Amino acid sequence: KGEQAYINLCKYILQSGTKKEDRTNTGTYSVFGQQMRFDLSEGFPILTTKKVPFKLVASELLWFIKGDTNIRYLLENKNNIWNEWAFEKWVDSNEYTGPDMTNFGNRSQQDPEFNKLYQSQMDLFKEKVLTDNDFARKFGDLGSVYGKQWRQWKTSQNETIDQLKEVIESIRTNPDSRRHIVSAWNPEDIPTMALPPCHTLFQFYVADGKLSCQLYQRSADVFLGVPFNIASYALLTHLIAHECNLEVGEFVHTLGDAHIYTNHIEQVNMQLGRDRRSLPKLVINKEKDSIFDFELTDFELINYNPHPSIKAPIAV
Ligand code: UFP
Repeated sequence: KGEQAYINLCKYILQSGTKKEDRTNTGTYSVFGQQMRFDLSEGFPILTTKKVPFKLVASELLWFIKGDTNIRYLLENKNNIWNEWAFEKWVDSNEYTGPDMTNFGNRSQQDPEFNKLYQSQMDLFKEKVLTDNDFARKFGDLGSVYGKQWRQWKTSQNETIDQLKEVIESIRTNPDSRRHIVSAWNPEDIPTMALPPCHTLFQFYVADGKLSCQLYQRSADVFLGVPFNIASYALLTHLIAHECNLEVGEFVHTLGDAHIYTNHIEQVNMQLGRDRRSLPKLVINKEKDSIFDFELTDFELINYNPHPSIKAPIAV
């Protein structure tokens, strides 16, 4: 349970994972179908064996909750995690006239000269998204990503479904329901998405006055992605429990293809050599109750004293 479950999963993948090729040509060790459980009443389940950037987790989650799909909000909060996806659309468009950025993800990791050129183009791009409204509308928007599916799912009748609002309503009015589900997996949209949703579907469960959440994640980069995903869904569960006047129960994290990239092994081993520390506590502003009104300053992690962060290349 808890962080130990994460550590055990890492060990298990390194010992028993199948060597498997993947879309990014990096290579992985992979297992299929694993589950970790985090008791949220024991503390906030952000990893302590390495530092996970909670502020980035929080601003991304608020961005989803707002139903926003434009990276401008993220950039305003110094959150750069979705930049590459928007940048790709920009450099592939016929309005882009700068230096050739084909395959920028891999080239920027392998070629230091190109990396400088890429960084300068990326800085220009970010500046334009932040300052030019028309440009931001056109090239800052990522289309059918999480925020869209959670808050404005398009039906065949051209109506929209606010899944998040509806699930909160159903938790409040019919807590025993077995249908508290939000799906980000919209088969119609998959062919046009740069990155089909990794966190595919989640379900809430109410028992003994406590709210639990289970996430099905189809694909899990266990070193870089999963620590982020755990913190994000733990935070979401806390916020919804707060709004529904429930205590927090468990976060259950179910993984499909759970993999460690071959170029993360050294980093994983370093982390496995560290001792766990006590968990921090999440404090939420009691004066607000709707999750749709929350801002970054309305919650805070206290007593988070992790081991230092560990850098690793991200597979693109
Ligand atoms: N990935 C995560 N968590 C996320 C996210 C991506 O682990 O929240 F957005 C990883 C999983 C996989 C890659 O290594 O990103 C997505 O690639 P694919 O679509 O081929 O599964």
